This record gives sequence, C-alpha cells and structure tokens, in this order.
Amino acid sequence: MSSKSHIAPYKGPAGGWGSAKSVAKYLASESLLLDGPGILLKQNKPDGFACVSCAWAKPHPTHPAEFCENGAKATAWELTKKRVTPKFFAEHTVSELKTWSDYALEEVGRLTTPLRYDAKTDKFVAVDWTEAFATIGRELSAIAEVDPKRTVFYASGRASLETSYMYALLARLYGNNNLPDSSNMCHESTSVGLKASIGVPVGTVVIEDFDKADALFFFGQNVGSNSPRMLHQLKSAVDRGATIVAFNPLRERGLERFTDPQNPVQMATLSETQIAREYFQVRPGGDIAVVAGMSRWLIERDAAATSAGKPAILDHAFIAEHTSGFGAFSEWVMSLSWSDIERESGLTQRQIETAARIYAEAPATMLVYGMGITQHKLGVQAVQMLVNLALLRGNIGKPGAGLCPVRGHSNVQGQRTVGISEKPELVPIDRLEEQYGFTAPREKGLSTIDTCEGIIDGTVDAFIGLGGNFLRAVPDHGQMEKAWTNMRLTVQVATKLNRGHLFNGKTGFLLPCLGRIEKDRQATGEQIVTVEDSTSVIHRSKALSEPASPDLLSEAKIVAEIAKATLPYNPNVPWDSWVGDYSKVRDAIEATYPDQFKDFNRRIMEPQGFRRPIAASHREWKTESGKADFVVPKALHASFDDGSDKDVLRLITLRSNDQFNTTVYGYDDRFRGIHGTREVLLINKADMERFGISEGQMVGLKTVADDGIERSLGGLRATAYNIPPGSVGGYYPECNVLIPVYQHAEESKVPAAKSVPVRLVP
Ligand SMILES: Nc1nc2c(c(=O)[nH]1)N[C@H]1C(S)=C(S)[C@@H](COP(=O)(O)OP(=O)(O)OC[C@H]3O[C@@H](n4cnc5c(=O)[nH]c(N)nc54)[C@H](O)[C@@H]3O)O[C@H]1N2
Ligand SMILES: Nc1nc2c(c(=O)[nH]1)N[C@H]1C(S)=C(S)[C@@H](COP(=O)(O)OP(=O)(O)OC[C@H]3O[C@@H](n4cnc5c(=O)[nH]c(N)nc54)[C@H](O)[C@@H]3O)O[C@H]1N2
Ligand SMILES: [Mo]
Repeated sequence: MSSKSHIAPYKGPAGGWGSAKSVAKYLASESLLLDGPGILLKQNKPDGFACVSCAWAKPHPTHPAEFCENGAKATAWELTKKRVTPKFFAEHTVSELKTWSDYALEEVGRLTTPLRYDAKTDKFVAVDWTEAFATIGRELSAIAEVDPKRTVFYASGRASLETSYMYALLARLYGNNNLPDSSNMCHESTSVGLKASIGVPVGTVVIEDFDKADALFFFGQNVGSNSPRMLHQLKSAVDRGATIVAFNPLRERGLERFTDPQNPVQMATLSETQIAREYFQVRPGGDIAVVAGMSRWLIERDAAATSAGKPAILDHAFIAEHTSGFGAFSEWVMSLSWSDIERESGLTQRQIETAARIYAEAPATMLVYGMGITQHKLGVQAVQMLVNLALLRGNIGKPGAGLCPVRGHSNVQGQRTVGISEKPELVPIDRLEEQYGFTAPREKGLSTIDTCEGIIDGTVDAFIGLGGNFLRAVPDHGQMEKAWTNMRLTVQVATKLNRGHLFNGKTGFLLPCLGRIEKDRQATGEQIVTVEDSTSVIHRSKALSEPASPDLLSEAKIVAEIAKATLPYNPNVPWDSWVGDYSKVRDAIEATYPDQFKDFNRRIMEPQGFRRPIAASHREWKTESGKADFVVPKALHASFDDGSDKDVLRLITLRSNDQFNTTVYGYDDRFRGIHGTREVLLINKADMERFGISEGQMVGLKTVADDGIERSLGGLRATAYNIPPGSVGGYYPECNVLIPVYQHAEESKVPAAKSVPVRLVP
C-alpha cells in the first residue's frame, strides 16, 4: 500500500469537474493531449470508432462529444505512446514480472512484436509470425489427433463481429464448441434467464425508451463507473420527471448525483441532478426477496383494488394474453412471510412497499441491471425475478418499458450473436455445415468454468485467448496458476502485457494485435469493422490512429493464419479473401444469419447502424410455452450461504472507477473516496465493533468452502464503510483468489463474485 493512500468520503457528484480533471490528468500522462484530443471527438461517432470500453448504446443523432471519463481513459490506454520491445523482455525474466502489479504490467505500453516463451531462460523472446503460426498449427493438429475437445478457444468480448465469426468457425472446423467468452463470467445469467423466460438472450429496450420511461429501476449496476454515458439519458429522464429507484448494497455516486461535464451551465454553476429518488441498500444476494416483496404488495393491492371496483394494478390483459405461470407465481409470492422477505433482502417492509408503489404508479418502467444480479448462485433466477416483475404490469414490449441488462465489453453481446458460444443449440449449425461443407461438432462445449475445471484436472491441453486476461478474471487464482503451465500450448492474442500472459504452457506464444482504433490495412485497403451494443444495435467502427508497431497484425489476420496453419484445406472457407476484404466476412455472416443481418453491408453504412430483430421487443415469445413465463425461484436469496452463521460475511468483489476489468488504470476510486490503494476491505462499522477491529487495521479473509482447499487473502486495510451489516467489499481481480471455482450460478455458471462467503481473519 502506498504511503500516499488516503480514504475519505467523496462529496462531489458523478461527472462534473472531478471527471473533467481526471480525464485531463490521464490524457496528459499518456501524452495524448499533445496530439490526440481530436480523436476523442470521433469516439462513438458514425464516421469514427466504437469505444473500446463499455457496450452502452450510442445515441443518434450524437452529441458533440460522445465519450465519458472512462471511455477517454480506455482510448488513451490503447493509444499510449509507451511500447514494450524485445529489449524489455531481455531485461526481465517472467518470474520477475510475476512480482509486478496488474497496473505496472500494462503500464509498460503496447506490445510490438510476436513473442515466444523460452522456459530455459524464463524469458519471452521475439519470433517471426511465420514461425509462430507454423508451430501453433503443428501443436493444434497434434492435439486434434488425440482429441480436438482438449483445445479451448476463449474470447474476451472486444474483437469485432467479423473476427468473432471467423474465430467461432475456426473452432468448429477444428472440431469443438469450446468457445467460452467473458460473457460466461458476466451476463451469461442474462443469456440463460431471459432466453428461458422471454425467448431472447438479450435486453428488450432501445435507447429511445429512456425518453419515454416513467420509472427506471436499477438493480446492481454501477452506472457512474461502468456505463457513464448512460448518465446523460438518466439526467434527461429525471429532467422530464421520470423516477429512478436504485437497489444496491453500496451508495454508488453515479446513482445518486450527476453533473453533466458537457453542460456548460451545470459545470459553471456547480449544479447537480439528483438521479435516484429512492435508494435502497439491499443486502448482497437479496434482490430475489426484494422483488418477491414488491410482487406481494402489487398482487395484494391489485386484489383489493379490483374488488373495490377501482382500476387494477396488474396488467391482467397482458398476463392473460402473453404469459404463463402466473397462478403458481402468485401462490408462491403469497405464501411468503414479510419477516423472511425482510431478513433476506435486508430492507424493511415499508421500504419495499415504497418501491412497489412507485412501480405501480408508473405507466412504463425499465428494469436496468448488472453484475449485482447475475454474479450469484441464483443469478439466473434473480434475472428471471426481474422478468416476473416486468410481466406483472406488462412492462415488456411497450415504449419506455423493458429489460435492460447493461453489457460489459464493447462487443461481448455481438460475439455471442455471431457464433462464439459453447452452446451449439444457439448456433445455426446446419447452416454452417451447408455453407462450408463440413460436419460440425454437436456436443456442448466448455464454458469458462468448465475450462477452469478442465485445466485444473488436466483434460485441457491448449488454450487460445483472443484478448482478455483469462487467468486473472477467473476464480480460484491459486489453483489456476498452478495448473495452467501443465498445458501443452497456450496462445494469447493481446494489445498489452498482463499477468495472465506470464503463465505459459509447454509452448507459449504472446501475439500482438491491432486495437480497434488503429488503421487496419489489408489487400483492398483500410477496413472497417462492426460491433453490437447492449441494445442489439450494430454499428460500424472506423479506425483513426496509426498502428502502435509495424509488426502488428489484425485479429482477423491472426485467426485466419492460425486456421490455415491448423486445418486441412477447405475450398469453401476463403480465409485469405476474407482478410483482404472484411465486407466479404459480413456477406458470410449474412448468409449464416439471414434474418438478423439482412443487407448487412448496406445497412451498416447508415449513420445510426441497425438493430437486429429482437422478438420479445414486440411481444413475440420464442419460449417453449410460446408465452413469457413467470418463474418461481428456488430460494428467497441468491447466495451460497444461508445467512445462519453470523460470522460468515458476504464478500462483494468490486470494480473501482479507475479500472476496466483486470486493467488497472490507477489507484483512485474517486466516487468511493479511496485513493492510492486497492488493498482495502470495506466493512460496516457495527461489524468492525463486533469483531473488535479498528479503523485501518490490517485484516485478512478466508473463504468458507467445503472442498478442503484453503483460500485466503491478507493485507487488507479495514475501512469503515456504508455497506449493509454482514457484507464486506474488496476489489476484483485481487479478491478472485478467494472465489472457489465451483461457487457459480447454477444454470449459467457465472462465478458467484458478488456474495462470496468469507470469514474475517484479524
Ligand atoms: N470503467 C469501467 N467500465 C466497465 C467495466 C470496468 O471494469 N470499468 N467493466 C465492463 C464490464 S465487462 C462489465 S460486465 C460491466 C460491469 O458493470 P456492473 O454491472 O456495474 O458491475 P460491477 O461494478 O461489478 O457491480 C455492479 C454493482 O452491483 C452492486 N452489487 C453487488 N452485489 C449486489 C447485490 O446482491 N444486489 C444488488 N442490487 N447490487 C449488488 C455493487 O455494489 C456494484 O455497484 O461494466 C463494463 N464497463
Ligand atoms: N471477482 C470478480 N471477477 C470477475 C468479475 C467481477 O465482477 N468480480 N467480472 C467478470 C467480468 S464481468 C468479465 S467481462 C471478466 C473480464 O475478463 P477478460 O475479458 O478476460 O479480461 P479483461 O481484463 O477485460 O482483459 C484485458 C486484456 O485484454 C487485452 N486487450 C485489450 N484490448 C484488446 C484488443 O483489442 N484485442 C485483444 N486481442 N486484446 C485486447 C489486453 O491485453 C488486456 O490486458 O472478468 C470477470 N471476473
Ligand atoms: Mo463483463
């Protein structure tokens, strides 16, 4: 911990001068202010590039500046002037680099040359691309001869639709569906839960719904840090009278107050917009109970109102025409006791009724949610509970209403759309077979958790990573780092050095690629690429910057070269012509998904992009029952522990305002008032007293697990914080060492990173 660290509550709003200053400081440090601020004005513009940070929707028409504090940081991080050369790797062994922080590793700058790990010297050495591809092809072919299912093709959610389509095809031609994606650690609970309940794996809203919603309910999504551009939609919604309600164990500043940095009047007058009218500090894992309580109030009041001849509260016509399972759901809800609901939610009956009343009075409500819902043992059912709430008042498929899962990586949703999925039933396998003349694997592939288990038990021999920092993002670092190096082959395609790259199989490559903002010149000239945002709108992205090094290849080219070096020749798969002209990949995507990508190449040139058809958005239910289904959850809380042992705390792993996943931009978490350190444990004052811990005392955590493996983390500075009693907060990825690989959402296998049962070790 740095001696300069300090912790004190932040008094300012989200956005505002704090944000402006943070951007300026950051751009100056990356020397982007000198020659690149103009680049930021092209961010999220039709003639510019899609931001490499989050997947939030891009409005049309656009504002003069369509970037946020964290988007600006992400751009600067990619366009940094710093470079990592072979000289750097000659000076540092990999063992030494393992002692560096996540921050320090990425800080060295952009990777510039292909590298191979040399175990004898414990260093990365430069190789040429031809040799790298030939070796990878040889190794992958040898593994395929034993069993192609022993290779995994991971994707992190950034690569374009074009590259992702090629990558998914590579895996299937190779012989498996082992296509896990960062989505497996993220919104997979959404993909599973929404698909089962309403027949689509994605959200139902479009950005225009923000102009029409009467109420917006936020469950476990930290808009101020993780999708700050959405604050503009929220401010406008509040300005025209919409009500925002937030459920979050922490009082996240972006959900409380916002000053628009692009609004000169607000900036000059230091005025703020209050975001959430009501803010409820739900207990981690308590959202199922919250919604059960709200539903109970709604159903009861509805019965009372209708029998008194007053207007109904539920949308009975919608329920009758569009849903199934209401009877069982309502029976379950009415069987619950308020004392159980209060205990599991951590809220009072009165608070829940206040929320329910706002919901009942709003003609159209949007339900917005994030990792606070999906990353629990019952994450899928928590998602389905939100659907239940929406169905009660017909809040799907009408203007201003719907479900809004806020996706993470800028193309994570799109990667799933074009075939990166371990679930073959979600992919048009028959069409792929016909298009490319091969027999595709039909067996379910490995998810992220399956991959971790396979690496630990030695059934995975090769890992190909298209971006990301798999080893750092997954749970159980202790076990994973040990097992990782037993693999025969590891290949990482990346822009920057991270800790995951320091662990290599018997043969290990680190291949540097172009980022999305860098000009991608191929046989037919500069290419554009496409990505899909959180509202299923597809945008084009045009690069503006010169590549960080002449040795970089595009991700599409790297995928194609690995494919050519590995697979037998197939005249139906034109790898080279695809790389020469990405519009041909778009044609291929359209051929595989004719309904979703009709006229792809033409429509992508429209400034606003185009939205894929989402059946549930117009009340067409592609579910088994043909209706939108009410689902009764298995339990009233979503967590692994049942709450009976008061010494077991629920750990929430958090993102700071100064990080993008495992990429740590700095040590300031401004909104939470934490500066200069990430080694903190946020803990309720009453719990501190109960455990006899003083402010600033160093403490540790130990996981409650039943597999005989010890998982602990020490050196955390206890910090009294406004967090519900019985819960503690710490940063991701540092805390991942505490998460057992088997503690994941039941149906989606998303690691339960938001309620890890732990004990305090003073
Ligand atoms: N700047 C920046 N932007 C990002 C990212 C980043 O790291 N940095 N990551 C990107 C990615 S990949 C993703 S998936 C998204 C993630 O964005 P979010 O979905 O916002 O994810 P988190 O920040 O992990 O957690 C969200 C919130 O859940 C709350 N929470 C925890 N447990 C519970 C609970 O049980 N119930 C409720 N109601 N709330 C709970 C936490 O206090 C926190 O405020 O952001 C994307 N955008
Ligand atoms: N405890 C805990 N664990 C979590 C979470 C949590 O909330 N708590 N969140 C989970 C979530 S939501 C997610 S999405 C995962 C994130 O998991 P990942 O997506 O695997 O991890 P990132 O940190 O986003 O990956 C960062 C790396 O991506 C590489 N990179 C950046 N840009 C590019 C590019 O354009 N191309 C290529 N090829 N590489 C690039 C850089 O080398 C950088 O080091 O983590 C999950 N893990
Ligand atoms: Mo994510």
